[in-house]
Amino acid sequence: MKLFVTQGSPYARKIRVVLAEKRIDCEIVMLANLSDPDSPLPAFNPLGKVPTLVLDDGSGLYDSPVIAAYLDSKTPVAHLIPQASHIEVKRWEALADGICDATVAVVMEGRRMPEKQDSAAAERQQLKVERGLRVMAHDLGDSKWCLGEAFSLADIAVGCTLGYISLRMPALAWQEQYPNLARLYEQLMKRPSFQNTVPPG
Ligand SMILES: N[C@@H](CCC(=O)N[C@@H](CS)C(=O)NCC(=O)O)C(=O)O
Repeated sequence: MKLFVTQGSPYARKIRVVLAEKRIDCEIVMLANLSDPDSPLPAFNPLGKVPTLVLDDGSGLYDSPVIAAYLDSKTPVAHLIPQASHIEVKRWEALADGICDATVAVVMEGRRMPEKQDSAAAERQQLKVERGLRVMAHDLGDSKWCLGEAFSLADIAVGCTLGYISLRMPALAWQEQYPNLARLYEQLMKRPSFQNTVPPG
């Protein structure tokens, strides 16, 4: 198997953390530029997005929730989507990924020429990020992990999102606003899987 990633993608980081937690060997192919016309990615994923997993039979698997579920089903080592909490884990993942989607949209809007920027659209996306963080903090409460006592894919997805927001929206200062999310991130950063996948500044 090989996994196409970029350094900064939070969705790709999620899968790299899953691979490490489940001790699955996989070649990591780091792409520098997703708009490169010679990119090998579209041959495996018509959407041209990372992460894309290439299976041993040469077929491509995407997107990150599908890859995470596939990898979790591949080996019982460190089960990350417990059957009894399957829907709850997927809801956490959808929330965390959705916050990343909104963060990407804000960042992309900011990169447009000033006269082409749509501040109302950016504000709508920013609100999604802020509401999403509030709900994550509320739902985590005083629990150790998103599901309570059990570490799961929900924690991985939330951690990758928090890392991405720190990088892309440092002014948001979510750590001060939500100390319980900061405590969760601190716990996650003790794990080699998170330490070894920190996005570059
Ligand atoms: N829902 C997808 C999102 C993947 C995604 O948007 N990846 C970005 C990088 S962070 C990408 O590949 N963008 C390139 C493009 O949209 O052409 C997933 O969870 O895998």
